[in-house]
Order: sequence, then C-alpha cells, then structure tokens
Amino acid sequence: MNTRPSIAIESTDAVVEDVLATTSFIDIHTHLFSPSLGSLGLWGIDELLTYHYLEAELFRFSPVTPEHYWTLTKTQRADLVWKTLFVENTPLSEAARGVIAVLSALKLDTDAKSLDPLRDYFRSQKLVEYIPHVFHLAGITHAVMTNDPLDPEEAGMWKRGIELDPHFPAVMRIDRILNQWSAHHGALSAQGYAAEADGGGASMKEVRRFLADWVVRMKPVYMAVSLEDTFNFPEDDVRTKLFRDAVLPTCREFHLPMSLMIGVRRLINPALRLAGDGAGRADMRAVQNIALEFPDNRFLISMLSRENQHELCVIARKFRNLLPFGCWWFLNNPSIVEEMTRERLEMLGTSFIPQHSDARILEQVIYKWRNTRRTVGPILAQSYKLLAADGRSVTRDDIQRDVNRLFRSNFENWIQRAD
Ligand code: HDL
Ligand code: ZN
Repeated sequence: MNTRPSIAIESTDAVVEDVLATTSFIDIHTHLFSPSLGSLGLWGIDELLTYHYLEAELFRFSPVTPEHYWTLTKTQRADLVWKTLFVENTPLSEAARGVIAVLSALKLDTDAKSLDPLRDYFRSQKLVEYIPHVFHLAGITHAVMTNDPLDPEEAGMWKRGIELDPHFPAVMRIDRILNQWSAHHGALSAQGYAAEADGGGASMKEVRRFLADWVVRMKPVYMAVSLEDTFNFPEDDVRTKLFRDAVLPTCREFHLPMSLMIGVRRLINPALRLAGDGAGRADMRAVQNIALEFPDNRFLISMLSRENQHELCVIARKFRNLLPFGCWWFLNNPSIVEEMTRERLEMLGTSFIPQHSDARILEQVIYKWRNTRRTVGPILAQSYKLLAADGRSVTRDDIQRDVNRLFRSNFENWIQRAD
C-alpha cells in the first residue's frame, strides 16, 4: 500500500517547476573564468552582443563584410549588432532572445535605442558582488571553467599563482596536445618536457609528467578535449598513443574523468573566426571503442550532431563509464533540447546530465539556465505523469531527489569517485 504523500497528477507540472526553480545547479562546462583569472573573464553588454553566436547571425542580416567588421572596435561591433539584430529586426533567435532575457532579469531597458545607459550600468558593477548576483539569478552554485595549460596568457597566470575559487572549478583542456601535437609539442619541450614530433622516445612519459604537474597546479575536476566530427579511435596516429599512454593513464592516476566533446567541423568559414565552426555527424564507434578499451576511466560525453544523440543513448546503456551531458552549442535550442531530454529520460532514466551552459560571457548563465528550466520542466513532468498513469505516483521528495541527481550529484559523484 503506498503510504507516501504523493502529489496529485494535476499538480505535477507546478511541483516540477517549483523544484527546478528552487534547486541550484552545477554548470559543468563553461568558458567563464574566476575573478582571479582577471582579464580572461568576460561580462557586460559589449561582450554579450559580440558573442560569436550573434556575430554569425549579424552577417546574415547586415551587408557588413567580416573583413570590415574585424577592423571595428568592440564598442562599434556591439553597436552594429544591437542596431542590426535588435532594433532593425526582431531578436527571435535563441542567442538574441537570450540578451533580452539577461537585460530583463537585470531590470534594464530591453528596447534601448542607445547602448550607453546599459554600458553605464555594467561599468558600475563590482565583480565580487556582481558574480554572486548573476549566479543567484541563474540558479547555479558553480560554473566549471575551461583552462588551457598551453595558452601562453593563461598558463602565465597559473604559474604566477592564482587563488582557486570553489565556485569556479578548473578543467584541464588539452586540445593543443591531442589535436595539434605537431604544432604544440615544441611548446612542451620549451617548458622542459622532452616531446618529440613523432611522439616517440620519452614523449609519452614526458606528457604524463606535464599533465601531472598541471593537475597539481590547476586541481582540475576533469580533463577535456573537443574532437572533430571525423574523429576515429583507434587510429595509427600520435593522438591514439597520447590517449593510451599519457592522457587516460594520468586520468586514472588522479581519478579524473575525461570529457570528450565530439562533432565540431572546425572553421568551415574561416572569415568568421570563432563564429566559423560548423558541426558534423561523428562515427560513434570511436566512443564505443574508447568505452570498451578503458573500463577504468570515466568519461563525460557530449556529441555536437543531433544525428548522434540517439546512438549516444544506446552506447551509454552498454557502458556504465559513459556519462552523456548537455545539449551542446548548436543543440542548445528548445526544439532540440526537448527531443534530446525526452530520449535520454526514456533510455537512461536520470543517469545523465541534461545541460551545461557553455557560457562565454558571465551573464549568459541567466538566460541559458532560465531556458533549461523552461524547456526541461514540462518534459520531466510528463515522465512523472506517464509513471502515474502506469501505476506509480511520486512525492515531491522523489522529484527533488531526481532533480538533484540530474543537475548536481551525477556530476559530483563522477568527479569524486576514487575507485
Ligand atoms: O569547444 C568548446 O568548448 C565549444 O563549446 C566552443 O568553445 C564553441 O565555440 C562554443 O562556445 N560553443 O558554445
Ligand atoms: Zn565549450
């Protein structure tokens, strides 16, 4: 006999919405930086408007050429984006509507004719108080960073010693090692790690030493790499050697998950710079081969192509060391988030992480997490309604447990398991 105070089926939506609204999330992948990383952190209206998602959209509406656009100052670019996408046209796209949502949440004029008053507001903010305010509006407690030990500017800051901020956990991003070995093994050698062009000799041992030194310095919660849509594993190449003999052994040594974000088609239009990347369907055999070969490594997996999502759910059902996460980049639109979240709940229950923001500018977490709550709420509620119709009612505590798992403890457990 069910003695728990289950919720009435007609109040499911309201209870799910309230649980989502009153639970703070962990944002497991962003490009935000803690204040101790100074100028690397982006915030304010000019950065919001020159977000590469909006720059891509600008070039579809404005006659301005990318070549001319890049000669403009940041202020001039922001003015042009605002005029083009927000004054002369209706900001209907996900990224454009996001700026409106941020301005509205900050109680600013969403229909401003000039950006100057908005600039005054952002200029007047003190970051140390402003960040907690923005996190509160977004309903997050942590924004996990993306940190590159081979980025000259950032590496210099880490080497000089920075104060670690518990609200901004670090992640060691190793694209330059795994994807651009020929261009960057020299940088390793320059830092005193004997890395050879063909990955031979002591290279793998030296890469392990490099990674270990940076794990000690950065104290990352996981390692990460973004991989192109053509990524295969295994291949007869240096990258496979690096995965097998350096990166994944280091992850095991320090009990760190490895995040694989697969499907980018880099710079399909180089003139757009950061906005120039595209997406492509990847061969999921790479993921299943990695999961099978490395049962003692834990992986966070995000695929960039909509066409890979169902396959990812199938493979995740076969390998407990895979944790699918997020609706990444071009997928972070309600129409696709809905589809992905439904199929994940149907095939994985609550053993996945529904979303990350990928925010590059601080205030973006406000709209990206508002959208996630607005999109995922009804889908989660529908799952409970189906369960009730099939014979099991739920309590608010059940829903709270599930939301905590989806948006917090799945990640916390993944980064802390020392087995
Ligand atoms: O590689 C990544 O982490 C991607 O998220 C890229 O940074 C991309 O440019 C992006 O910002 N996507 O949202
Ligand atoms: Zn990212």
